[in-house]
Amino acid sequence: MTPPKKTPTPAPGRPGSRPPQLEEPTTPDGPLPPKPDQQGAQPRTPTGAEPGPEHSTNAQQGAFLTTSQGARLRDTDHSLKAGRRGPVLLQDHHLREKITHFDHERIPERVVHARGAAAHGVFEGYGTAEPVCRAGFLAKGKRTEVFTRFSTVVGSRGSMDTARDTRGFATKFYTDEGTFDLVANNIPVFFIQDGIKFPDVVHAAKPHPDREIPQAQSAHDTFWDFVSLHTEAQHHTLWFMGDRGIPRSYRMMEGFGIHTFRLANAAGETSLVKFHWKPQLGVHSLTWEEAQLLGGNDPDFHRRDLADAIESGAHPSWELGIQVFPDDEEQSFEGIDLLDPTKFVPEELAPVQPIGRLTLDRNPSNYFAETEQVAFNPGHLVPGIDVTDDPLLQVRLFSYVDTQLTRLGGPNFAQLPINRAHAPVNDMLRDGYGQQGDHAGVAPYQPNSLDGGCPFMAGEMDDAFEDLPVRVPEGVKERELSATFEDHFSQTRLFWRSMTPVEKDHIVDAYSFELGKCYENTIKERQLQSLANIDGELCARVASALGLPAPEPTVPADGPEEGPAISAPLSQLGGSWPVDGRKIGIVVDPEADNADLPALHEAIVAASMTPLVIAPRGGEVAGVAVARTLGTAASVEVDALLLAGNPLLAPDSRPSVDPKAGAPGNGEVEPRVGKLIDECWRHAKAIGAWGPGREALEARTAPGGAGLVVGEDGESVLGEIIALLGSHRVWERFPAGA
Ligand code: HDD
Repeated sequence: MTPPKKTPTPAPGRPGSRPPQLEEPTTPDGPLPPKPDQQGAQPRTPTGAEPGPEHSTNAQQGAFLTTSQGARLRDTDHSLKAGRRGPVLLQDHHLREKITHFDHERIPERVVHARGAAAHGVFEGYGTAEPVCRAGFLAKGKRTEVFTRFSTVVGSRGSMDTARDTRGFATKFYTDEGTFDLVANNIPVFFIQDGIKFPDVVHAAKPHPDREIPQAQSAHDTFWDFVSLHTEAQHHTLWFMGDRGIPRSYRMMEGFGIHTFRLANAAGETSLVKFHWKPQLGVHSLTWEEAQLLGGNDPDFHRRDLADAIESGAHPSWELGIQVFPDDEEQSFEGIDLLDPTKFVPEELAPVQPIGRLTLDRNPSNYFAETEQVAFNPGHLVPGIDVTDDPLLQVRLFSYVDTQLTRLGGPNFAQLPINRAHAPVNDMLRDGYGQQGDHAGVAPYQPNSLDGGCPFMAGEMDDAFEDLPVRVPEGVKERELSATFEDHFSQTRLFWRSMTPVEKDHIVDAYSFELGKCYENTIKERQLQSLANIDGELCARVASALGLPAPEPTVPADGPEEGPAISAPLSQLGGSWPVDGRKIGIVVDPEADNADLPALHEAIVAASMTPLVIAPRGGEVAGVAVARTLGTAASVEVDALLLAGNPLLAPDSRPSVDPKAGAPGNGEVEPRVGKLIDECWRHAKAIGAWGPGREALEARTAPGGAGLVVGEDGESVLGEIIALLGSHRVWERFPAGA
């Protein structure tokens, strides 16, 4: 028998053959050094900022593409075939490994809070918490690394950022005494009082199960069916029908731990507290029209805003504060049951006392590894911080570990780099899917003698976590809530009454929109009954918009028995705030004299804001890069608009842009510039103009209108614009004013 002939190997470099051999830069014996980009030496971010230093040491080592076993590869573009035109061979390990891994790249999204954005940062304690809390990370000057993830609740992972919804605000403090998670929201009260109802409220808010619509919306029948049947949800719902349901930015939201927590000081004395995050930039929102336009224009608006601000050096910051209450048997304060998560304590009754500052200063370098895989849990506590018997919190303590088992594929999710404690871990947990530890010793049990008794139990002086010896109330086992949880309306009314006229208008519009999208009249009527129980005016205005009669209230229209009739901190209006990270659009005419543009650009950057130069075409104007063309610019992207020129005021001499945009005659405002001005006017944004820009402004707005600044040049106009931006919007421009 003659052996089969070998197929001749194609010569390297021949057309149609394997790609030419890679040139070996070195012939290292040991492991290759990290690539330059892994050392953070090469700019990889969109604006050229350096990437973070946290690249995992076991990812992307060496200069060559390898299999997951480290064998170097010469080709990843062609599968191994029996002849060039023949079938693909099953023995192609690289092909199977590449495809198999790809097939399994997606993991289940979070069942709620699926859409989010996160950042690294640092928390610095003020030391002011010492009288009530012994946690080491709150000590004066102590700096602790943190990771904060913001989120919407209802929408799935690819949904828009600007949906009307509650926002999550979860922070992982990697403290020396173990990890502490503060898993908070931007609204201080919750939908339900008992965690057993969480699947109900979430099923009602998620898209309808038959058609899976609408996505990331509460404006549908099942949601309002649940809320109208379940009056404890009315308080939370009113908050997010208000402007807090559509924040301007994650950087401009408050955060609330919602539940009451129990703190212990070094002497073992306990206090009850509520946690608050107060943003340095103030609390600000979008208008409903902006939120809707952004949904199409930039569904990643909040994600982009956070990342851009951090990358530009405008690091957002929040003060952590506590309201402190005595830890007595009643666990209530001024008539407010502290275990009821649908109630808050007005700041007039218990001031928020600052205990530290959070600053977010570094973007994640890999979304999946960090933002997607981070696993929070309100049960992650440190010595000095403990839970209370709030029935919502008690159920959360079970749910957060349980959900990660499916989402992150097993019990070893705490070993993922983003979830690893920065304190030493010696936990005797072993094996399981995805185990990364190579544990030494033979005795992962206690007590043992074979591993010398290791690991040891902490002694009294070793700063261990302590379950505080709290008295458990006596009673019988029953499926009931305390009678003090029954009032669902008086604090809801307090919130409504604390709103300014313009905020009330927004709330009425929100209810009118959301209920107007429902099909079932019985649901609208039932919800109107709850609105009547909150406030007659609110009910009458929404009923009128829906074309339905306003029912009479069935409960007395009293405010809370104790405490203020109006709580000023609930309104977002008033005050002047830093403008860091705000975006300023500058419409320029490339044909005009733009000699001042570079200085204006610099002045905006110097004020910690981002200038976006808008021109008919891309490229540069006076040496400054055009950030948006008239085709890509959107008013909703900017906080204020400057009109340095009107690009097509004299169209005959201009290059043609989009013929669909129409051809304005001399003196007419270019339609897309006109749209920018109209929308900024309608959304009560400050608008400044000089030179030919003044003509465009005057043609589209009421002369002398509030928040319109005209001047001789850009720099003089900018100063006034910054002052106006400090109050976020030109509130007088809304019909109801402030
Ligand atoms: Fe929750 C995620 C906040 C009640 C069950 N929750 C989650 C996140 C935040 C909150 C911010 C996202 C964390 C992240 O970024 O990964 N949740 C809250 C607040 C609540 C609350 C402030 C009330 C005060 N949650 C709550 C209840 C239950 C859950 C009552 C269940 C009974 N929450 C979950 C969850 C999630 C979650 C299913 C989904 C993904 C995850 O945990 O890790 O376990």
